[in-house]
Amino acid sequence: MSDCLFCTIVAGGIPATVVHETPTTLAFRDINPHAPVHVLVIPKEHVEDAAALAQAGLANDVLLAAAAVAAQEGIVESGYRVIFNTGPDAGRTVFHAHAHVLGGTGLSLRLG
Ligand code: DGP
Repeated sequence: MSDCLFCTIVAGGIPATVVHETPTTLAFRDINPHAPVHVLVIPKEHVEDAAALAQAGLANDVLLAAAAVAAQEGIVESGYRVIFNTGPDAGRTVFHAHAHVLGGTGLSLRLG
């Protein structure tokens, strides 16, 4: 999609610090990190959200890439989060499916 920020990053039109790449995914550092490790993992193909990602058969690729990023960043033992923001209450701003991989510190939001 020509007007999609993350499609433009995939096409090389906007620079990004790429940390991992597969034939179907790209992982790069978030421009506004919320943790010492904050990487976005996206499908190269434009799909809107996590549900569309699953429908396109790409959720597995993104989750495996997120795990590879965590291993590469050395945060498997200490722990990390994989988050898909969906909708305005989650503060979502970019409408190309993406997983946030967050770690490298104690993460303050306790779920459960
Ligand atoms: P979300 O709120 O889930 O839509 O998160 C979108 C993330 O994308 C947000 O944490 C900031 C990041 N972001 C926005 N623009 C850019 C950019 O041009 N480059 C990079 N690397 N990250 C970006």
